[in-house]
Amino acid sequence: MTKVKVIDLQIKGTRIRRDVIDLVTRSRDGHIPSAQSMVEILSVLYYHILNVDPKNPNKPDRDRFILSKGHGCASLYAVLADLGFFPRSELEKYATMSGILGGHPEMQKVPGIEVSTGSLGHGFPMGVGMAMSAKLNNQKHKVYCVVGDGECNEGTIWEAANISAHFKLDNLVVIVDHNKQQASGDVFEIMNPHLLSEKWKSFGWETIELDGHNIESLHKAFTSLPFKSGKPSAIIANTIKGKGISFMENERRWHTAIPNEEEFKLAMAELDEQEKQLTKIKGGSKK
Ligand SMILES: Cc1ncc(C[n+]2csc(CCOP(=O)(O)OP(=O)(O)O)c2C)c(N)n1
Repeated sequence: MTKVKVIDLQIKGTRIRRDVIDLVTRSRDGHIPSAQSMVEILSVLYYHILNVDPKNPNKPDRDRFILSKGHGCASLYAVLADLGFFPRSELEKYATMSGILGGHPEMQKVPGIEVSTGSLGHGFPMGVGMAMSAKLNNQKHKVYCVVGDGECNEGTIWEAANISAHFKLDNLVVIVDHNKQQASGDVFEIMNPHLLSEKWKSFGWETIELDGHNIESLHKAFTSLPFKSGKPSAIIANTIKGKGISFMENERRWHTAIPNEEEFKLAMAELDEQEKQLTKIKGGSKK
């Protein structure tokens, strides 16, 4: 991936993060830090990897993307709107009765949403079913699924992980958004998931661990799929909950908190500044 493409995606990331702050603050509904921790994961996938068509969101050979940690959907909405799955004006109607975008994603209402999620531990098992169906029907698309590290406390995740390896679903990819936090605090204190990479490996998955904010690492991983023929692929993406807004990063209270006017302005100003710096760097970059 060229340096300019990386910076372009980083610039997009600041815009996605601004949309997240804007949506949630205006509607007073949503989970800002959960959405911010996976911005790079979503943007590398949607802008460079996934075979999807906003004009034809149900085309049969499309890759399937499932946000199993559905509460983080604000950043996914920002990406889908930017790509044209629905008009940007829908973002303004987020979490209102007149719009299609709710606090959790609904497949019946939102073009580009494959599975309605929000009840943790359910999106990923549905992805396993989709991957199995693709295998049985000799279809070539992949199924990508983002799960939370707190979500990995759900028993359904491990039942589904086990099934995937047994049936050799090498068309299935799980990305664990390992931001080390869940709703009420530190994942290691609340219900220690232990070493997630070892755990996925022991369930028969070919597993790698990377920095989930590093665009080049993500791109390299997504272009090396499957990591091993005949095995499902797991990416443990180390991320920061609330990434990009200094006073929200790793701060437990922000899981469901809504910024006041001053906090809103501060967050937007930080993101504006990040975009300004990146644009300057891009100006000095040749390729
Ligand atoms: C089955 C279920 N139980 C509880 C909740 C409430 N809940 C919403 S977000 C959340 C924390 C999820 O943590 P994690 O998966 O680590 O995602 P993060 O927000 O940290 O990215 C919980 C418990 C839920 N949505 N579904």
